[in-house]
Amino acid sequence: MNRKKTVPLESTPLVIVPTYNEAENIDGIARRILDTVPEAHLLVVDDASPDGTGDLVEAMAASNDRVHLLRRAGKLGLGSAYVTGFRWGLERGYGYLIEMDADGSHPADRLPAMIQAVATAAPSEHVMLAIGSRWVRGGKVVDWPKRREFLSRGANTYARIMLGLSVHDITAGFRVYRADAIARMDLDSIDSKGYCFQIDMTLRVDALGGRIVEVPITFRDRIYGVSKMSQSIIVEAMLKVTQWGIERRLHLKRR
Ligand SMILES: Nc1nc2c(ncn2[C@@H]2O[C@H](COP(=O)(O)OP(=O)(O)O)[C@@H](O)[C@H]2O)c(=O)[nH]1
Ligand SMILES: [Mg+2]
Repeated sequence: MNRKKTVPLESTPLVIVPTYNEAENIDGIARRILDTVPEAHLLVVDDASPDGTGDLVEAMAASNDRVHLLRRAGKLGLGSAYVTGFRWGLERGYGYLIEMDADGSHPADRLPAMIQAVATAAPSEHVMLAIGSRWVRGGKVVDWPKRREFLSRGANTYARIMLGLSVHDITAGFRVYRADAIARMDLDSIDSKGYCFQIDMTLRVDALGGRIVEVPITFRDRIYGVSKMSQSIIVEAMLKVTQWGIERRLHLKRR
C-alpha cells in the first residue's frame, strides 16, 4: 500500500529515533511519542537490525502517515544515523528536529516542554537547542548505580569546565533543535561518534551563537535490550573534550 503522507508544516516537529535491535521497545516508544505530541512525525532510522525492528516500523508506517522509516544497509553508528535523519527532515521542511532513543530512557512526556522551550523563546534570545537534562535541578536518573552516576556527572563537569559552556548534560541524547540551526551547519564535516556526537553538536550550536536551554527530565535505564555504548566511548569522548577545549582556548576553532 502506498499511502500519501501528510506534508509537514514549518512548525512540525520530527522526532528522529535511531534503532539497532530495539524490537522490544519500538512499538511502545512510538506510541508514546505520537500520543504525547499530536502534531509530531516520527522518523525511525534503522540499521538493518537483525531482530526485525525495521519490519515492525514498516508495518506501522503503512497504516500511519505520521510514521516514516529509513532503512540503512548495516550498523553505521548513532551519529551518522542522526545526520541522515537531519538531512531527511530538512529536505521535507520540518521546523524542529528531535533526537530521542528508542529504549525508553527518554520520557516522551517531557517533549512538549522541550519543544516549547525552543518554540516560544523570543527571536532575540536565539534559543536553538533544548536538552532533556539529567543534571540540572529537577532532573535525575532513577535506577543507575552510584558509580555510573558519578562517572556521567564527572564527565559532564569536566566537559563544562574544559569547553567553557554552561551546559550540565552535554552528553545527553534527548534534544530538540530548531531545524534552521541545523540547516546552517556543515553536516558533511560531522564524523563524531557516540557521546562525542552530542558534544560536537552542542559546540556547533554554540558556534552559531545559539542559546542552549536545559529542561529537567527523569532518565530511566532501559528495561529491554542492551546498551550499545561502552566505557571506551566515554574515554574517547573525554579525550576529544580535552582537545576541543585546548583548541577553543587557543582560539584555533570556535568549536
Ligand atoms: N541506527 C542506529 N541506531 C543505533 C546505533 N547504535 C545505537 N543506536 C540506537 O541509539 C539509541 C541509543 O543507544 P543505546 O545503546 O541505548 O545507548 P545508551 O543509551 O548510551 O546506552 C538506541 O535507540 C539505539 O538503538 C547504530 O549504529 N545505528
Ligand atoms: Mg539507551
